[in-house]
Amino acid sequence: MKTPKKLLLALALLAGSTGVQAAELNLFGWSEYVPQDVLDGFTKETGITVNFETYASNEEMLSKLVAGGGNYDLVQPSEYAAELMIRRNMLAKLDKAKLPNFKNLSPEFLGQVHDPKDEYTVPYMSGTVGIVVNTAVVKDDIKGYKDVFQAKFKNRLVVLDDNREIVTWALYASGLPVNEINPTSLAKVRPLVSEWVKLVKVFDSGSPKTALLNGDVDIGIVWSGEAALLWKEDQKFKYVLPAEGAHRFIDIFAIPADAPHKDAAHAFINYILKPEVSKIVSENFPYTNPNLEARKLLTPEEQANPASYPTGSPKLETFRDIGKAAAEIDQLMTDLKSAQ
Ligand code: SPD
Repeated sequence: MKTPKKLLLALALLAGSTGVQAAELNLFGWSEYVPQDVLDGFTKETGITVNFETYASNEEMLSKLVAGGGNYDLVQPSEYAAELMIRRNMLAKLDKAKLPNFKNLSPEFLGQVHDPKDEYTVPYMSGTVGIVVNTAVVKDDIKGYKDVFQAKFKNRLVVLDDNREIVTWALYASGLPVNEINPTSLAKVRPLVSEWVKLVKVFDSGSPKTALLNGDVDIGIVWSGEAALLWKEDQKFKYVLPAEGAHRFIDIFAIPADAPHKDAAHAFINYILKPEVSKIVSENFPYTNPNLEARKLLTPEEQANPASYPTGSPKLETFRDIGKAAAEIDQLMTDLKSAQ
């Protein structure tokens, strides 16, 4: 249906009155991460239409951005992809005066190595990559990666379809550093990864919980938010942070340097930093919310979800930009998957 001219004019005027340049925002974000209610709420409050496109890995997002033509105003890289984007001058500096709700963020997620002065990035959600076990079926005490990738679990596993994550698990299991990756360390883990991929039934980064819920598989290595949804559904789905170490990611909002609607992008970031809006994100996608004011609005059950807010002192590391080793990881995984 065509939008009446008068309505378009009214929306443009409304946008002008809030200091926003255009009644449009092109958001490129992770799938299963930004609730439709939040997008609708933003449009209702500002008159800005959100065009939402999704991706399932940082590498997919980066290649689309580098190829150009996307006209994106806002992206959601993880910490290591943001580090790369800042290094390559792909991001615009933020105008903090337009982000008064930035104050709601916990200092724990600020001043990180990818953006030490918080000039380019705003934390959205954080989380971990860990193991989910359907304890109604699997009685073994699963503690780490090597417990998961056993011959007896062949065709009973779902894992993220994410090359860097998978190679990281093998690096951890081999006692090798996960942020200093080179041809030697990749050659060392190659045989292990080769064995592991043969055992996997489903590779899925978008909704790995589905295979577990359906009973198609019994164990998964998934994003913590997916594990938290499983636990909420049925506490037989136990979340385990691998003893060898695990990735703690920080997914952020950032504005591409050539974004056509930078004011709209700032308005969206500030909107999502409102506690009552950020709470909606947590309800739908229960990752670790870095917004302390929003966390106060969560129910005790939500705050006690062990996948969202793990306790104890697990070994967790954020990822760094690893330069050309990223392409070497992709090549390794392509070789091993096609040899299956
Ligand atoms: N469906 C949303 C998943 C978000 C995961 N982000 C972390 C990526 C780290 N490689």
